[in-house]
Amino acid sequence: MATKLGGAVGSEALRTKAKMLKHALLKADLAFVMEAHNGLSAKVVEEAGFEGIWASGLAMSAALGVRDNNEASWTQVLEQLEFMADATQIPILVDGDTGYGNFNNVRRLVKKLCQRGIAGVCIEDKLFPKTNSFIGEGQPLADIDEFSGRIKAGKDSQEDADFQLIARVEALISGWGMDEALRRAEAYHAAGADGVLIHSKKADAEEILTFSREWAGRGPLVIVPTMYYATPTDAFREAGVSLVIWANHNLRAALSAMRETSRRIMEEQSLTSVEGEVASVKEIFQIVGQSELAAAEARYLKPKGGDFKGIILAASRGSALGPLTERLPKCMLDIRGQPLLKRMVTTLNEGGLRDISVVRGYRKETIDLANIRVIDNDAFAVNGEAASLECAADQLHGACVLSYGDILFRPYILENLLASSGDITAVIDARWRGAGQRAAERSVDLALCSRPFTGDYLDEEPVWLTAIQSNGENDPEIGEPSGEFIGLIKLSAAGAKTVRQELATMKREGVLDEADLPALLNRLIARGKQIETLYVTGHWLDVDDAFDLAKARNLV
Ligand code: SPV
Ligand code: MG
Repeated sequence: MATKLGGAVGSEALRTKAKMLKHALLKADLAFVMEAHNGLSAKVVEEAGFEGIWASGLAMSAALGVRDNNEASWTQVLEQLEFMADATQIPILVDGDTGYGNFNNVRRLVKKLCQRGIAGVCIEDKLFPKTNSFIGEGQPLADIDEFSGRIKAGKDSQEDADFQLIARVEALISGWGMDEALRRAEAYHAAGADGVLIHSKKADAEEILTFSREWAGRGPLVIVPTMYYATPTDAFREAGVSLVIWANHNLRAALSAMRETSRRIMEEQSLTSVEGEVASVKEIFQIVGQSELAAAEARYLKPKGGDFKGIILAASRGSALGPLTERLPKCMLDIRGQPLLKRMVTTLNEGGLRDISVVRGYRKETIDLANIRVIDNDAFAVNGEAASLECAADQLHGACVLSYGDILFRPYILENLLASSGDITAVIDARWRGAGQRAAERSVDLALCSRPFTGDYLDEEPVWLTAIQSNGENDPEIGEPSGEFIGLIKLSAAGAKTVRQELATMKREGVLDEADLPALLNRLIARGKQIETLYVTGHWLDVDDAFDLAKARNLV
């Protein structure tokens, strides 16, 4: 009994696909590679447990609807190979036909295959353009020396030291006989081929087994038992064959299945009878790794805001705007062709927030934007922001962004807010004094924080809100303000729960109606809840009066 070449390739050897193929050729056991012709069939081969893939020229051509006569260009083949290699972890042995020309074409082919992560190539001693071995008789063979030059050129060009080049001997197929086959195999072995593929189109394996005996393990031997399929595999094992190529059976299986399925659907004008027999769409999603994409999307793509709800407090009229708000609440005033509230909703949407609730009150029927949930605060004339928020208590579950309905801010402010770590984070404008003389006149919510804004690049220490005072009443108790609360808050799920509970308590205590958001925040601070400060420096505005409105219209 002949034995396969000694398998002196350690586990070290299995790190690259080329090493894996080399190992398959050199190891003591018989190895098998299975035909694939595109990314999907390559995955099927891998899934079935094969050690490698035979990228069959016949199958790849047929899958493209062309003949096995080099009608598909070699770069078109390369493109298929790239999909196959990307789709799988196992090595690909490519059917390189004749090498697509002379030694020079083989050089470029081998380089490109190495660059695409292909483990090896098999080239056959015929002439370009090739004809499939099972077509006709007496196909002309390449000159031995010329073909040996193709092998040498290929081996000299490989960019991966373990890349495998198999020389395919067509002498038996072309009717030249055993001696010629052995002479050629020896010449190709001497030229540096990593293995010899001896091909036969006989229905029995006699000539293959004779060749194996004569070859006597001079180098790895590869066979393609398409025609002598009835020979038991053990016969190849015993003959010392290294690698069996199952050359075209996925393509043939696909052809039969596709024909039968198409025929039935055509005939029956219905999918009913085939439905249970074809792979489900779910299986397709599975094999192409849809779940990996979902995980990657969560990691790289999913906007942070996707986990947040938006709650906009827009119940008040905005009396300081006088007649402008006779028919519309101020949140619906036009800012260059769009209501203020619409701009706010767009900013939240663009930050990834999809679930937006708007608490409306004054002229509530005019708040009719698409894709928002409206919540009514019908007592808006006698209550304030905290009561409006309490109207939205059902939405205060999970992470939320709370906002006044009359502000505009740059998207990065929202992005930074969503990324903040606090359970409750309030946005404070450190540049509030920049509003100049108007600061004194405007109704501002002044904030005192654990430390002032520094603007230092390396300053990452959290800052806490220590007190907040609404409407610019200059309470000397509050000390030197650190900035102005812009009316934007982030709540984590825990933060939302805290706020919900506090609102309920305020309601019980009968203090809800008179409270604004600063009052709510002060109560939380008094309870020892930490409220993080996110400092910004401008890039937002609120619309309290006609002056603000003019500014908003200029800015947007
Ligand atoms: C192929 O699969 O394309 C081959 C093997 O080259 S054979 O068709 O048997 O020639
Ligand atoms: Mg072929």
